Amino acid sequence: MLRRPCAAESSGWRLSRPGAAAIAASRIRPPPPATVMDMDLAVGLEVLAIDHVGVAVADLDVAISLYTGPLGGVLTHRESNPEQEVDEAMIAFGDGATVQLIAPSSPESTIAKFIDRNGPGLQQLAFRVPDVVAAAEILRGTGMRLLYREPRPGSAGSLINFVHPKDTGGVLVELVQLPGAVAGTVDAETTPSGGTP
Ligand code: V0V
Repeated sequence: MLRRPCAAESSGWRLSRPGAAAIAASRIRPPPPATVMDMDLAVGLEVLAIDHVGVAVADLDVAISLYTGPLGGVLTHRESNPEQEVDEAMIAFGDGATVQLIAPSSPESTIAKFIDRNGPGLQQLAFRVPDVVAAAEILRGTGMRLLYREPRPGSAGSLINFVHPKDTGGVLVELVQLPGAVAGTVDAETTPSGGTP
């Protein structure tokens, strides 16, 4: 299949660096791609790391015992996130690779729905980015659907957003900006009473 000229090429932009991509993304609004092969592959994220892999679990304490016992991990963080309606725990392994265990804290939680539909298991892949707003803007520029207009509170003071799994080959991709990465605030619309896009 022939690759169509990307919007960046036709507009004369050169996107060799992520910084340039972030700037250019704010000016480029191509129509939504029909398939991933049609996306503007010249515009890409600056990914610092795979921040974590998320696993949906029915019982957080049972899962922590499994991951810190026979599976050899170390519990590094645990908290409740009422907006996401989850209780979560971070489990670190050898070189710092991290698994996030995510349990529903209400029957309406997206995690409860996921478990009802699929059973427990891999639920998300989280990319750490320097600036979640800029990263979301880059992906929107390729036609991907971000789940939130503005980032929302994530684990340990992070800011997060998600790409719809139907736009990323069936994987729920999370964007994570660690606290202090750039000056960022949580939009008023991201409070539990706020709406989605
Ligand atoms: C749903 N689908 C998935 C999926 N969840 N595919 C891959 N991975 C997943 N995790 C599929 C589902 O099977 C459908 O496919 C299709 O997407 C649309 O389903 P839907 O019924 O329209 O949508 P829902 O209600 O299942 O919602 C899916 C989304 C929802 C992704 C919109 O889960 C969501 O808002 N997720 C973002 C928030 C989240 O996951 N929070 C919990 C983690 P078919 O049947 O049409 O083919 S909180 C967290 O990570 C924190 C705090 C942190 O990291 O710090």
